[in-house]
Amino acid sequence: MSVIERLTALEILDSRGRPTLMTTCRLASGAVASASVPSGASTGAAEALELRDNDSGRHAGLGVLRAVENVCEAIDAAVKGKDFAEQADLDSFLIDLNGTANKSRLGANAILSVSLAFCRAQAAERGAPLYRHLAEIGGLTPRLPQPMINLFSGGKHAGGQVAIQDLQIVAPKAKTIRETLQAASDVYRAAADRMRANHGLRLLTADEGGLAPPFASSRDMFIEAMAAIEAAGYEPGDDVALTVDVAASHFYRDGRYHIDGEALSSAEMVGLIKQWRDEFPIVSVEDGCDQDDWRGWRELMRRLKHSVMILGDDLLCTHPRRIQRAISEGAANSLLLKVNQIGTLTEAARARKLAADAGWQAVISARSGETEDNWLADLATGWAGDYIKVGSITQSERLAKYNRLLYLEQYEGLSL
Ligand code: 2PG
Ligand code: MG
Repeated sequence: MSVIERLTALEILDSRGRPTLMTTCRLASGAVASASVPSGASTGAAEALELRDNDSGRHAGLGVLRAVENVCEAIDAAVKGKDFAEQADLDSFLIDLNGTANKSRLGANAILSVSLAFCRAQAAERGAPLYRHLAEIGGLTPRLPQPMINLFSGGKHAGGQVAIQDLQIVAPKAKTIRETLQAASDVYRAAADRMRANHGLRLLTADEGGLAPPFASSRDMFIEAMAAIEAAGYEPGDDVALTVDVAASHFYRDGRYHIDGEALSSAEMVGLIKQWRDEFPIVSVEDGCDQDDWRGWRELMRRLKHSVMILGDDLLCTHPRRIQRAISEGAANSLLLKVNQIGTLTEAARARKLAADAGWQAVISARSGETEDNWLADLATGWAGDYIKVGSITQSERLAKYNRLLYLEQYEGLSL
């Protein structure tokens, strides 16, 4: 039994300097824990609503004082003194209390902060490490996820100098998190050196810590990644492979994909991705088509599903109904899971389960606006993510998660 004694919340700042929430949950047993929520930039249209104040006098309207107030008043008053045996009991209570489909009344940021803080407090009450408690909630066997590490950014994460949003690296042969991070750090350093030599640029980084040189084209981004992998002494494809978050919804206008100075049809966009795949060692393509271009997604699957992960982010928005549709239409074969897209841990667990039951792979993902909180590492481990996507090998809001994975590897006897 876990009786909530008190909820409090605080407006804090995220890695982009924008307000977000940190909520603290105190249980009657004395267990107490806090959790902070992240925030995206390239958001999907079907995401749950992040409540902002829209008061232009503070933080350009991005303040979250209304969400803070909702936690401290409406939610606290409703849950105070109640016993929630399991996470699902609290989350369904919060969903009913909010009463709208996209959590617009109390705010998905407010609701998720309570869901997460309670989860941590309950883990503490039971004396379980967070990842193990999450594994129980998800009904999965914990294992460490492979990091998918950001090398270059464009699109909404870097001012749009190139249409593709993120290019990441994975280390398929690495046997440990430690080895993976070593490889990523070597490649990142090599890429930074090349950037300095070729563009005379200092290490100016994008939202997730990736490098963002002025690439002449999308293809150049891949070529530069290959050069950095080789310069660092690794074999492209074998030691270090590529994954890409095309984030195509964000350059899709009037039925066309606006990329590299062209306006491509859906079939041409799929053809371009196929060309990249034929030329470079790409193992995963995220959001290769627009979030509502279901026909494009089916075509992407038809042409590429045997060789790469067709990963849905904006397409699926961690929403069980959209995931179900993608499974039945054959529109994707992997889930990008972000809990703040849906707003409670229990609904995200349902999404994770749907993906697992369909034989899909799962990538547990951070947002471009993050905090120093590290719960995502426990989530990705407890929910047996095939991959974790956190951003680059720099910036402490990213490293908080990688360093927690190193801790779990060292002290909890977990492996990849
Ligand atoms: C994405 C995420 C993380 P954002 O598109 O996958 O990289 O970005 O949080 O801006 O939606
Ligand atoms: Mg994405």
